[in-house]
Amino acid sequence: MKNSLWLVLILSLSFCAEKAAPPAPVLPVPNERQIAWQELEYYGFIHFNMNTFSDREWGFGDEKPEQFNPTELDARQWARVASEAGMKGLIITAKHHDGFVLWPSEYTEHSVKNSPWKDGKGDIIKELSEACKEYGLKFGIYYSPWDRNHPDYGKPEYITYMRNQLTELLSNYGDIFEVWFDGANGGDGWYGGANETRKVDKFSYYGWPETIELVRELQPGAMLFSDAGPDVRWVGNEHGYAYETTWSNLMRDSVYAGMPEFSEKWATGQEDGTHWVPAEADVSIRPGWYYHKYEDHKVRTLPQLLEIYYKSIGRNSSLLINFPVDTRGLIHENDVDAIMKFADKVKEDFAVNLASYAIAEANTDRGKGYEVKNVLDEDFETYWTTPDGAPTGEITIDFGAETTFNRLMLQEYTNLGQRVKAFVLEREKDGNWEKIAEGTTVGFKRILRFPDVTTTKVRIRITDGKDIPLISKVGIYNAPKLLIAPAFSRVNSGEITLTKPDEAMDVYYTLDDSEPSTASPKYSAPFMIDGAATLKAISVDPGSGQQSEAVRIEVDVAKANWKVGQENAERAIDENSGSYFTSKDNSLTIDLGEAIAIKGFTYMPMQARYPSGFITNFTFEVSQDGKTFTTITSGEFSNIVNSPIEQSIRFEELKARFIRLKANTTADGNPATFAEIGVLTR
Ligand code: FUL
Repeated sequence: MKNSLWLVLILSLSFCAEKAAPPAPVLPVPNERQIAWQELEYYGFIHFNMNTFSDREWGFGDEKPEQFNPTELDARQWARVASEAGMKGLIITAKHHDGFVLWPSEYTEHSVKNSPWKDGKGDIIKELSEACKEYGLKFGIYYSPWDRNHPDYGKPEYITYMRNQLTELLSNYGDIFEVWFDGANGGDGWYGGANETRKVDKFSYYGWPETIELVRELQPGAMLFSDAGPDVRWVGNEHGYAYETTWSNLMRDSVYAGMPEFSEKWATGQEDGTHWVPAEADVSIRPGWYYHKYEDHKVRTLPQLLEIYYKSIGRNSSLLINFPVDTRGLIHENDVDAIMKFADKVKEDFAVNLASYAIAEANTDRGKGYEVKNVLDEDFETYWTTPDGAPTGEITIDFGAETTFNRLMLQEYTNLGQRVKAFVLEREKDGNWEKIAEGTTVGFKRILRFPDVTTTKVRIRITDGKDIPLISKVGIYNAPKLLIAPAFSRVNSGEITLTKPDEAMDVYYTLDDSEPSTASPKYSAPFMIDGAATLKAISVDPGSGQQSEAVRIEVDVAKANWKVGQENAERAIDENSGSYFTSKDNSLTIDLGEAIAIKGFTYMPMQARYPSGFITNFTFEVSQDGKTFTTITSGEFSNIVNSPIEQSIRFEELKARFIRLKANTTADGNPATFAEIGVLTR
């Protein structure tokens, strides 16, 4: 009897020590390549190529290799900046739409090998791949399938050329972590002098199955990026924002790179998506992808970069931030400054996981190996889950004392599929649970931001999912306040209003581009500026004396006396980029009220969620009498569809009373729309 009791005890102990049965995967699941990649989260883009020297976003393809001549190119600086900013890799534009290549390709003369840089002996792909190795970064390649230079573009011969070049890139420069295929294609180009429009069937022309096979063969570890994957997909916009609900699952067979309805219909991923194709959010640190001197002061601010972080990495997407390397061949000082401030703030926001000092409990768990303590360890591979059945569950975090926080971070163990569809964060108050915040999908990482909450106990309730939840990590943080610069607005009379981020803050400003301080004029009420000026303003916390970064705004002549003839056209000169004018005859004429000296004009395209009528090709005319107009310049607004930012066109100074912007073509063939037109007088 005694002996059998021991036997029972030993048997039951060994039974208890055994790990519970693992949950079944929920398909689709990531493959090994994707699992390794998802850990990277954050990496950099380098846009540096012929456009850097031609000052364009999309070169036509007729540029000359002689134009490519950086004076101080230093790929090690790019890698150093990226690594200091916490990035895990760099992807470079080996070939952009204009066809110029950054390595001495055997297959084209349109290459660095015929440029003055290093007497044609240089190889930027080699320099950057080596610099990445030195700084412990992964190295990736952007390759534009659309080639506005190549005479054979559109014919089968070009596909051989493209594959030959990919073979060079993927064989000679060590490990490649990502190959980035751009879906953009505007049709027209130089094409060896043919100067014509060539339409290709984006679905079939590039022979994707064979091209993908080639990449797999040469670089089995490389993630293949395009709108449609197959390994990682475009997030569908160039703001760097994923969606409140972002699935890594995609109906992959329904999409292809460059398809028109991708952004609206497919970019969020789908709950029932058939393949694992996670999102990558790409965004430039400046308005343009390429370097333009006139954007030196338009580098994204810290609040803007933080917004991008929380809306990409915080929404189940990776983040790819672009540096438009300048004509020296360096990441510009302003960009370095911005990315470092951003990196420091992200570190600061997530410095201490308050949950790691707390006690976690769950309403249930699956058994040994799947207990709730797993959400507080550092190991992604260990997770909390529940017995098979309902797709719900609750985790309570007890801090043991009043604790203040404003961020929640959750990670699903996505290696067995993305599951969570809804969750709520609650705090205990007077014996009741009160909602703090809620979310939909989680995926690899989800971060919620909310105003400061002080409490002793919180609860995370998974309220809906595709199957039982698998939660790998819970993080609770108290991100320090960001001192934000005042917001700015102007009406067309020229009156300027500065809005304090918080009523308790003071605002100081300058009008001569000098740095504002508490010795500068203190803002108390709206004021007039009718000419061109550069305004800089800061917010100051009068209590601590801490001050925000300065916001810098360039304004040009006020539009108080401007007149327009067409109905509703005043919406294009109302200093409100949210309103717009649709022109039936694809043009807009403005009477400036008097002849003024101008050096250029600006065109802000329609900013609505579903815009139409973006001008892609324009003619700009002026007149002294409103009757006879002279053409001053014409050209294209490159990349306006993917990046609908204000376009600035400059020319030799001239005096004019009337200006006219004509749309020769619009992106979608619809009547031209104008959100705002301005002139440049300096
Ligand atoms: C777009 C391109 O057209 C832009 O020039 C840029 O390279 C961006 C990353 O992708 O589609």
